[in-house]
Amino acid sequence: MKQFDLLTNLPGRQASSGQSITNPGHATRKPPTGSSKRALLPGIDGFFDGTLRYVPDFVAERDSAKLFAALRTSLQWQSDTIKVYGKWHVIPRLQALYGLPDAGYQYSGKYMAPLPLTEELAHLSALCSRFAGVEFNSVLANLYRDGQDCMGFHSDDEPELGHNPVIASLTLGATRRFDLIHKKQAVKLQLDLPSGSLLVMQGTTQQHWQHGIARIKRPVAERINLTFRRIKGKRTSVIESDKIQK
Ligand SMILES: O=C(O)CCC(=O)C(=O)O
Ligand SMILES: [Mn+2]
Repeated sequence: MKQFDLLTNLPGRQASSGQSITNPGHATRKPPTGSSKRALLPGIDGFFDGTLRYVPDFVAERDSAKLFAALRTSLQWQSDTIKVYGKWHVIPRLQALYGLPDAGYQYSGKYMAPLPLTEELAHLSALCSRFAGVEFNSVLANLYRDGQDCMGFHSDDEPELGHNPVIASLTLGATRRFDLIHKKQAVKLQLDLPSGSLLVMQGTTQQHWQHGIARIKRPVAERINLTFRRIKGKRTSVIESDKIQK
């Protein structure tokens, strides 16, 4: 299957404002429903039912290598288990949750208490908040140790994130493919996210799309992904991701 490469399809690198990819309700670009084959989007302008903003070099190359090394050693990475249909599974990646005290997650029945933001995370959170126009109070850090580490398809749509949440996703380290699949139509978008890139999902993206990081066979170096979110209220949210795909 031919894969869509965001980087080669962008008209230019736009570090300051980002490439905005949105086309809400652009019915003519939607592929026919019920198609048995999974179609790829015709082009980045074809994104619909949501908004993506993408900046390939949000963090400059020299800084992203330093940041990767700093976060790799300083964050308190942990291996978590979740219960899926009554059976416990080890999540195929390491994780760490940072943020304000009441911005925690409940993960398959287990509460994940946020650790106080480190200096680097606070700095990155402020940068991402300014770019996205949202005051983020939580960041989930994921460490993909190799190609076997992955994340199942899911939407970041927990009630605590509010209606149409803004999620800022920063990649450091190895490039991995980020898949987006539409919930109702046979449409898939694949983006290769390099080190230093920022992908912001906003608008109705979480209502209509699921995203994930697939396993890959070829050897690949470690990747850190930081997803900045704004948790509203004191309730905790349940991450559903690993219930969907194994
Ligand atoms: O690693 C990624 O790019 C995706 C992470 C993600 O979707 C999440 O933490 O909810
Ligand atoms: Mn997610």
